[in-house]
This record gives sequence, C-alpha cells and structure tokens, in this order.
Amino acid sequence: MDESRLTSTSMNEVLERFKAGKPAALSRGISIVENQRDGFEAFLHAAMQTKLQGRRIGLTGPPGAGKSSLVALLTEFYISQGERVGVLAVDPTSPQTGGALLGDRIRMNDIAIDENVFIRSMATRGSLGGLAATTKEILDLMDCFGFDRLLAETVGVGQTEFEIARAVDTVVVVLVPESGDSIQAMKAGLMEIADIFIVNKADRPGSDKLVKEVRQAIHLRSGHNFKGFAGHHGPVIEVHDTAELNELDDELGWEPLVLKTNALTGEGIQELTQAIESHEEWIQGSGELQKRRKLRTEVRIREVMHRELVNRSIASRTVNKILTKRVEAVLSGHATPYSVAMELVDQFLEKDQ
Ligand SMILES: Nc1nc2c(ncn2[C@@H]2O[C@H](COP(=O)(O)OP(=O)(O)O)[C@@H](O)[C@H]2O)c(=O)[nH]1
Ligand SMILES: [Mg+2]
Repeated sequence: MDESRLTSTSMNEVLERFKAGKPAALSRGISIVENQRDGFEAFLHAAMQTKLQGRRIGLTGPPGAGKSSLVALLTEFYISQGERVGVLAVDPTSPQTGGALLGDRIRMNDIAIDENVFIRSMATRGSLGGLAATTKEILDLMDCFGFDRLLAETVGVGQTEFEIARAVDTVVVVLVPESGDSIQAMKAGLMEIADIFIVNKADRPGSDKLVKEVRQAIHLRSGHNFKGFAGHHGPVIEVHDTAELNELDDELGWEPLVLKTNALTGEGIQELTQAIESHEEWIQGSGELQKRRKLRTEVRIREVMHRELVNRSIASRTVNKILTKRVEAVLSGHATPYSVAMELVDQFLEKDQ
C-alpha cells in the first residue's frame, strides 16, 4: 500500500499493531517517519510512551569495509544469546533500497527470517528532515518496539555519521587495509567518535600495519591531550573549557580498542563482542551512558523544536503577509533581506505564540 494514502485512522491502526509488537507495523511506522507523513510526530509521540532501553551499537566506515558482514555476524551472535535485534542500515551510496542492501548477504538472508531479527535499510531518499534526524527518529521507534539490541550501520565519515554516532552507546569504526585514507579520515574527527576500531579484512595484506597505525594515532592523541602530564595518576593538568574536560574524562576512562577481524571466516568476532561488552560496562559504570543519553535527549528536543519552528514560520499568515509586502522594500533599496528577516522573526515570535 502507498504510505502517502494512509489516513489518520489507519495511522491509529498501525500504532495499535505496533504496540502489539507486529513487525509489519514497525515497517509501516518507519515509512511514516521516513516520509514525514502528516501526523508523524504525533505518531512518534504515541509510540514513545515507553522507556528507551535498547543497547545501541553503531558501525561506521568506508563503503565496502565489511560493515554489513560484521552486522550480520553480530546479529547472529546476539540472537544466539536470546536477544531480539533490530538492524538499521543507512547507505546513501547504494542505489539499492529496501532489503536488497543487506539481502545480498547470504548470512543476512538466513537471519532475516528469524523472528527475533528486524532489518531495515534506508537510502537518503525519503529523509525529509535530514538524514541524521530521520535516522535518530527511526532508531527511537525501533527502540520502543522493544529490541534488546539495536545495530546501526552508516557509511562514513561525514557530519551525518558523527551525528548518528551520538545516537548510539558504542561506536565501532570499521577500517580496511586498502582504505589508505583511513588515517586521514581519523584526523577529520574519527578519533572523537570511535569507541572501538575494527581493522576488517584481516586476510588482506597490510592489516597489521594498519592496526599499528591506528594504535599510534590513539596514543598520539592522548599524548597531545596529556602534554606535560605524568600519566593517569599524575596531577591534573589545567583545563580551560568543558569540552576539554570532557575529552579528558573520556581519555582517563576509555581508550579506544583496536581489533582485527575477518568477516568471511568470523575470526575476531568473539573479541569484538567482548570489546562491545566491556565498553557497555564502562559507559554504564562510569556515568558516561547517563551523560550521553542526556545530551542525546537535549539534541533531539532541539531538533524537533527547530523543525517545528521552521514549519510554523512557513505556514504563518503574519509572516507571509509581511513578507510579500516587504519584498518590494528590498527591491527598491529601502530594506535588506536582513532587516526584513529580523522584522519577520520578531513579529512571528510575538504574534504567533
Ligand atoms: N576478504 C575479505 N572480504 C570481506 C571481509 N569482510 C567483508 N568482505 C567482503 O567485502 C565486500 C563488502 O562487504 P560489506 O559487508 O557489504 O561492506 P559494507 O559496504 O561496509 O557494508 C563483500 O563482498 C564482502 O564479502 C573480510 O574480512 N575479508
Ligand atoms: Mg553495507
């Protein structure tokens, strides 16, 4: 059925079936959010009347690094532990959509029919509110559907991936020996978001070298932060701003792990699951999870506010009326887009509240 034809009655139906735990309703719900169907925010609000508590793992890295293969192996592992797993793969580089993205993995096909697994792929299309925002909303929706574990695969690394990374608890960055620009990418900020580095395709030449390089980069980074600082138990260096302080906290508590995997043979997967578990224990025990969730919630509220304000100002009659009139003033040189915009914002905030 064409989602755009959904009436609000059928949206309610979807909601009811969603709450009853029907995977088909989750699929429909995701489409509603993805396409920002009228009333999708009310839909999310109704669906989210429950605590979000899925454990969230994000995998990011260059195309072809083996993220999907690793996601398949992780999924297999978690369902073998009796967990219910939700997978969201965001791949703007792939022309394919739907299950096709993951469906070409024989392994994925195998697990895709398991009732404890839900897999959804998403291209950029349909993400009207921005890919990052939509992805986060879909993750939330999947979370309140009740998965124990959420796996998010994104192609990175760019601003979108950084944002999505903030929506998960543990970020796994997947690199491969042949992506020569890996270290370059790290300089662009990968170090900030990675909790675990995976050097996949361990069967390929150069993987040990890459592991070494990544470890060096990690140490260089902490070396830089701890310039003149004796070590973890030494005197605390002077810190001038909170961002720096947070980084310092991170450094003291968690140093990214670097592991090698071969997703074709499954080599290193057990170590990966252990690394994820250690990281989860650390974020829970250290209060970092609490901190991340708080920040995440704050950002989400602001994003929704931002979207709402934009939509309301577009629909505002006051704004539209003045806008039409003031365009002439700009054209004749009596005003500038800036003065008019300021006037409009002031008017909008006063009159439309
Ligand atoms: N040789 C080798 N190939 C791998 C490994 N992991 C994945 N691949 C292959 O690399 C290709 C891309 O894998 P995929 O999981 O789709 O990568 P993604 O784009 O990061 O999701 C596929 O053909 C995989 O079979 C590995 O550890 N070794
Ligand atoms: Mg993939």
